Amino acid sequence: LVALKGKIAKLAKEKSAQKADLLKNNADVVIGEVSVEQCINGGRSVKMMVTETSDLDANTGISYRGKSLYECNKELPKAPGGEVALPEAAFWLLLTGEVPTDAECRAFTEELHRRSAVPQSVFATLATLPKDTHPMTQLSVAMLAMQPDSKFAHKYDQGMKKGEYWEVALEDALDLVAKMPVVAAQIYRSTFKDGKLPAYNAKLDWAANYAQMLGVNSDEKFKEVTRLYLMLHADHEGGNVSAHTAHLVGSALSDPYYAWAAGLCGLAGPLHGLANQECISWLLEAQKDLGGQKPTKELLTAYAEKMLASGKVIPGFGHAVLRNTDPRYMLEREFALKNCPDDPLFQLVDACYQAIPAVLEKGGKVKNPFPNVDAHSGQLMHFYNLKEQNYYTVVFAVSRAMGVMAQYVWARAVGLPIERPKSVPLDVLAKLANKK
Ligand code: AMX
Repeated sequence: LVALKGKIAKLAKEKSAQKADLLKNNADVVIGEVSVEQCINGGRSVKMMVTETSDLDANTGISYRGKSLYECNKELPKAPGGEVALPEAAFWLLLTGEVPTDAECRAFTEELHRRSAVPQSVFATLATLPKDTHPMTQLSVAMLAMQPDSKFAHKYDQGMKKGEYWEVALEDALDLVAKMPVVAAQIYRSTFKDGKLPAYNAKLDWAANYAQMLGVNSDEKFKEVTRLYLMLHADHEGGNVSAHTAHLVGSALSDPYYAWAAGLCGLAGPLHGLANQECISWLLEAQKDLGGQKPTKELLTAYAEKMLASGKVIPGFGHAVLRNTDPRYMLEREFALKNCPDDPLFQLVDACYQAIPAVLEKGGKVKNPFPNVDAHSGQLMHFYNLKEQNYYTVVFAVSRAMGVMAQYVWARAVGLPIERPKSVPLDVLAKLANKK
């Protein structure tokens, strides 16, 4: 922990100096314009916030601290015998800007295990909810139930200095990430199984322990695919709905638990974290419609053309920012080709991969005809027996907690202020537009 704090402190000093310099010498430089369309349509592409941890490139996808996901998967430490990067190593990278050594990563995993105990009051709160409460609602409630233990909130009440914010925020960030798998696994066990949570195993890494607590598959490959999924989904810039929500709430100095509880409510939306669930439903439906025929490029081309002609959207294809196949998709595909090439659902995913981009391209209006990660993730979860679709966003949330918490720490480390963009009524916008 001392090493982690030292690294963040060092980088924070550099970044704070850079921020001060920009504000002193370049504060008036205009870096872009906002069109009427952008003002109405969600501020798409308007550069108006700072996020240190990751950056999304339309062609190469997300990079964590400048490293592409392929580089992350190659360079970050692995579990003994494992081939994919450990997600907590990605968390370290997001926090510090550095790839951890194996020893640093091991110590970090142990640090998370030490912080993993969830107060009984949190489980008691969850137990009061109706059993059919959506798992994402349960998760957000659990974050709020943990909020009374926020070190940031306590210290703030005692009159903490601004310079101390990030260090105390880091304490909460580590606690929160450490507890996420326990809470998430308990939600799974209570909602879909007998309510009994398999014993916590601190000998395993953070992701493998989460996988074993879900109790759906004891295959080592399920642990491996959980590591991969959690590493790939850890961060996605600051402007997406859940990260932006958490950032906005955090900018009011609401503590990390409040911020992530709010972010989770955004992640639960069908246009954001719920897309994964919609993709697997679509795949299963398509499988049914094919009625036992082996999925081929030709069959899927005809199937997709019919869907498009009826005005429907094909889930898992296209992206608001990406203009290429999502690297997260490609890394999941590599895993599937190696570990479950004969799975009928993978063969369907594969046929979609071969067929759908050409169909969408021919349609002529989609800006990116290629698959995004959600077109694949569900198949992998399904293959390893995690079949409850309305739980899938919770797995996403366990991963994304790392990026959002790293962003929270960094927002405090560089002293970002409360966020307050200007909004205008349409009448005012019309007047502004007519003046031009
Ligand atoms: N199937 C059919 N039509 C599609 C399409 C798809 N997969 N993707 C885009 N289009 C259509 C749009 O609906 C739009 O039509 P319109 O002009 O009639 O309104 C047109 O193509 C242009 O859209 P775009 O600029 O290419 O995409 P966008 O930025 O507006 O939307 C997205 C991006 C992801 C919402 C869209 O591609 C989509 O709905 N995809 C399917 C759902 C999906 O996979 N969601 C997960 C996204 C990944 C994530 O963030 N988790």
